[in-house]
Formats: sequence, structure tokens, C-alpha cells
Amino acid sequence: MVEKLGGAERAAALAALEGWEEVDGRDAIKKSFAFGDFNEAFGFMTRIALAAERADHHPEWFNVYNRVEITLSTHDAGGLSERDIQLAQFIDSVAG
Ligand code: H2B
Repeated sequence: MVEKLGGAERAAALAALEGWEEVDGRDAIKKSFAFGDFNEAFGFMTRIALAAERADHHPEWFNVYNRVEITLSTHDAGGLSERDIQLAQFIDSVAG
């Protein structure tokens, strides 16, 4: 069972991420990405989708053309967990 992050551990994990904001009203983080066109945005989403499926940890996301908005939270834990931090780091690494 995956544990929700709390206290200093949660604060340190969030401080180490760049550009991710806490979501109002729920224990989740979000970030928006913009690409040159849909092809680039969907390529980005595809890389994330394959990694997410391998890790069995999936993003909540919204795409319009070149823009991708991503929210991360661990549904099984009812909030942010280490899995969200790892996925956020992976997402940033493939964002280019
Ligand atoms: N993704 C996210 N973001 N949170 C979860 O709790 C979660 C998931 N749980 N992907 C997984 C799938 C679970 O539903 C399956 C059954 O392992």
C-alpha cells in the first residue's frame, strides 16, 4: 500500500520539483506544458503513457492541440505520494 507524503518529506519533495503547483482543494500537483504543435504534444504524452503503464501509476491530463495540462495524485492513497514525485520527475525529463 502506497503512503501519502506528509510533513517535511512532502515539503522537501515539492521543493525539489520545478514549476509544479499544488492544486486548490485537493492533495495533488499540476503543471502545464506547451509544444510547437500537436505532434510534439502527443509524442510527449505517448512517452508518459508508456512509462505510466509500466509503473501502474497514471496521470490525469487534458490536451488541446499543443498544450498539455497534467495533474498528479495517488488515488489509492488519497493524495500525493512518492509515485507522483517520481512521475513528475520523469515528465520533466521528457518535456525537452
Ligand atoms: N494511478 C494513480 N495516479 N493513482 C493510483 O492510485 C493508481 C493509478 N492506482 N493507476 C492504480 C492504477 C490502480 O488502480 C491499479 C489497480 O493498480
